[in-house]
Amino acid sequence: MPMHQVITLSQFIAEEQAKHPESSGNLSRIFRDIKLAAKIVNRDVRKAGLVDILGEHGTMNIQGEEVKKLDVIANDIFIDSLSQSGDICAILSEEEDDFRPVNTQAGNQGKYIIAIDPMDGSSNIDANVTIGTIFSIWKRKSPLGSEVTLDDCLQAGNEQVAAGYVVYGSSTMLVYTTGSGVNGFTLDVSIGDFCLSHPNMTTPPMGQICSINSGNYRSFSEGMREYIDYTNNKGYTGRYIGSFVADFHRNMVKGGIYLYPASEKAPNGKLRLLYECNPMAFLIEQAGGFATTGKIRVLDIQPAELHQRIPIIIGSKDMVEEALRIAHPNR
Ligand code: P6P
Repeated sequence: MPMHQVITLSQFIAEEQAKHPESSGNLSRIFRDIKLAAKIVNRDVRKAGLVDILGEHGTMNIQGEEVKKLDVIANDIFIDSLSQSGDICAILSEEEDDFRPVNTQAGNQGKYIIAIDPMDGSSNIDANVTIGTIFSIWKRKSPLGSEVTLDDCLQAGNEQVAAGYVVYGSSTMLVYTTGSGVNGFTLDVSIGDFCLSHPNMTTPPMGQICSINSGNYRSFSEGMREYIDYTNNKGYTGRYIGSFVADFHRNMVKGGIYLYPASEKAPNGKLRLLYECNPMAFLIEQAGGFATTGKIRVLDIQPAELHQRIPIIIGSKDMVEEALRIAHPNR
């Protein structure tokens, strides 16, 4: 594509900001820092097999999961980069037990809070399978200059001002929304920038792809087992990568549904509300799809704790409604 037709992420954000003269530019600076971190993590992901960043980090995170070295590296990169702009007052991360106030020395003037899953699908790192980063941004409630509170962090998904993900796949893409649709940018390493490649992304209302770990079939509810039997009889295609970002991205592009229901080993589901389910729910609704726990719309949930898990059914609108009719008839 001739250079003059390339729209970089920075140009796109500047043009979007110009449409909102009232905006202060804070969000643009945050995206600058997300972009930098994504490029650095991409560099490390692309050479993971060559340097000592694979394998266990030897510690367990608050989720009780083994922490992979790339998890820690990605977490440190995003936290370092996001702490640069004075626009963030606190960072929540899957890899951190509590929220981390930042810019406190600058008098805590940051307006925004960001929640990140720095390396989603990390169990796939050693197998060279697609992994991703997920982020969610919302405004603090407490006054500028005051200490950030837990209440600032526990806000419903409806309060998000931006959400997105980086998918480190056959190419590296950054996909995000600020509430005016979804746009996708592909990293062109030859110029070191993300370029607009998927403008105004929408997800088909119906699809043929169903993503669920059927290994948990026996411990699902009767309704969920009935739905899985239905999809098998309908001949839906089963695609389950084990990386939410990868399954989500493919389903959003092609049409499909991803489910992580409650099970015996995950009675509240496995995916975390604040930095996995909320950002993806914001994105999928902006793209025309839907996200629910089976009982409540994901974006309506009032979080009770930072690492809260919820069951999730997310994807093409008609497929989610079909799943609800069968798996949760009395919701
Ligand atoms: P299971 C990765 O740990 C993750 O949070 C999602 O990215 C992925 O879809 C899911 O868990 C896989 O979980 O239990 O099916 O291996």
